[in-house]
Amino acid sequence: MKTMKKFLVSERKIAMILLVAINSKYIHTNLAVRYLYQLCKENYPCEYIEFNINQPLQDVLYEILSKKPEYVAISTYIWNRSYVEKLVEGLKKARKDIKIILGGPEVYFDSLEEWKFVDLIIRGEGEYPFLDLCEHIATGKQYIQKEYPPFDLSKLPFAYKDESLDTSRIYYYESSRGCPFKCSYCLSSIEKGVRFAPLEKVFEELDYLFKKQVRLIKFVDRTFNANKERSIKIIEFCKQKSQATQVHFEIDPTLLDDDFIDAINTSEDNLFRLEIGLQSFNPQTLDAIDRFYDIDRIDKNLKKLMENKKAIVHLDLIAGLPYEDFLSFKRSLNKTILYFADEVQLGFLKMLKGTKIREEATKYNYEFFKDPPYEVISNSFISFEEIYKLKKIEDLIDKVYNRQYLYFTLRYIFQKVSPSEFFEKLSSKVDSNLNTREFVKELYRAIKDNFVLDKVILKSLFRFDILRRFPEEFLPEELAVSKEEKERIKQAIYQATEYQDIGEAKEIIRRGRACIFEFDIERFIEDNSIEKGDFLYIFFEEKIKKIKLQ
Ligand code: B12
Ligand code: SF4
Repeated sequence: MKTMKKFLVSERKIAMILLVAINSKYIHTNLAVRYLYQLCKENYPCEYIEFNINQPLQDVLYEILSKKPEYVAISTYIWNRSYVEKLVEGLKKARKDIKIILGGPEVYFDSLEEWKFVDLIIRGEGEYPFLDLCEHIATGKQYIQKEYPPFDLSKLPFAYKDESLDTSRIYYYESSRGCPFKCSYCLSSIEKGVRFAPLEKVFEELDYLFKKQVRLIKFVDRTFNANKERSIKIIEFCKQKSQATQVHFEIDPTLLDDDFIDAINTSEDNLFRLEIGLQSFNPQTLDAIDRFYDIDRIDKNLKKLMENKKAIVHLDLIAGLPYEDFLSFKRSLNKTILYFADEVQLGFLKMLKGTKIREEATKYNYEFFKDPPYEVISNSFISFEEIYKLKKIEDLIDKVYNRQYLYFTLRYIFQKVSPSEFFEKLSSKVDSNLNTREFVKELYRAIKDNFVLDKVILKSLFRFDILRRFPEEFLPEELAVSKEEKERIKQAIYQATEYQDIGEAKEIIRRGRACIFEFDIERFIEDNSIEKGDFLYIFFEEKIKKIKLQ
């Protein structure tokens, strides 16, 4: 494959190299250009500049050109490929003498024939080749990419050194490279082995970010818990040192064990975010994608993780995998939803260049979009119509389940109706583009009219869920708090011994939300038992107070 096109180096010894990152949104940051910049800046005139795909192309083009670079080296990913294609055309047409270099996972398997305006593609890990390229540029020699050894992570510079940090952005952090597994749809499966950065280096750099109080550090380690002891040491360090920073890890569910779970479950609430790729619960599918799994172990681990849960847990499934038809996917979805994690994400397979699954496309009759993100359209097991239905279900899961509007109501409903049946039926009955207030009202009517549920329990749990989160006006008309109920609530609050004085009671009546239920909601949530009576619940400043009325 051709990776070099008359790549002549500058006659001048000092040529300005501009590294360019184009993120998927402003809040994201690019680690690769920072590493390359930090490695080269001492010896070569090098700068980096960061944009995102939502910025107008001509502004980006102008800004790059105004730096007067002789070499522009762009970090290319699935989310920016289409943007980069236009950008390189603009750059070359505006300044014919500019040399354009591409690197990054989206061009690992590309040849220069596919990139008319590009002079050089650097494939694979970038540190050694980029250093070598800079040296060639500085000495006026012709550069040809060769085989380099894997980069020693103890020599990896700290990406965010000397940078003024915007605490609202996501700071990616890499403490290891490579993955022990080989899932056929994933680009990380092509790297060999796992390398780790020394723990002292990791601690020092994390400490720096913690002191800067960035909002979120997201580890890009492919499988953070690949080495349990090491990962627990990092967790303990974060527990000790983080003041205002949340830390995100991607972990493997089969490798989880009691020690890891205990380390996580003895942390402050929400200090950690765990992203766990389940992908499917169908053994035939998991075998076909070369995924390492032990379903019983995953089940046991997830249940344990959810007891006394401290971290925010995000579970991923992928639709469009081999042997996963519509019904089988719904079974995977049902099982996943019933762990009651904070978020469930239903992703759609991307046929990434260089992956085994893309090579197997004919075997499974895959149809997919030829442009990024190369999303699956259909295969031998699932039709596009079914994929489309899953997209509608995905949208509702995101709006209803992940936002936790109906936290307790859903727990009740899922005892009677399977999650996939519930979301599938609702997806054709409610318009998820409505504003939240109208959406929750429509949701109530659709649930009431389409499922066989106890009307009193549904009504009570729905009221409870809505009043926990929203003002009273969000209740559907048939669940509104009536005038008489309001009067009873007022009297009950005035008489309640819980409130110290009339001022406090008045304040609660004025600013709080309250409702009388026909049974004890908390008790029902705890053990499904119905204790009849009049129970007043008051929702005030994030707290919930219960008063049993006589
Ligand atoms: C952070 C991240 C994101 C962020 C975006 C971040 C941003 N900056 O905007 C978010 C969460 C939005 C995201 C989304 C997606 N992502 Co993503 N993501 C990553 C992740 C976890 C980290 C990337 C990273 O910084 N790595 C660390 C750096 C140091 O490594 P690197 O990127 O490989 O860079 C090295 C080389 O590539 C090279 N290099 C890179 N740039 C350059 C530039 C030059 C000039 C040179 C010489 C070398 C060079 O040198 C670097 C150092 O060795 C990777 C997985 C991973 N751990 O790498 C996936 C990954 C990049 N994502 C991937 C995918 C598939 C997606 C999604 C499609 C997933 C989905 N939803 O289905 C979406 C795309 C969304 C869209 N809009 O299309 C694939 C990408 C494949 C590709 N062809 O680009 C990856 C590799 C995951 C995987 N294992 O398959 N992602
Ligand atoms: S475990 Fe994750 S990172 Fe590793 S190969 Fe599988 S999907 Fe990719």
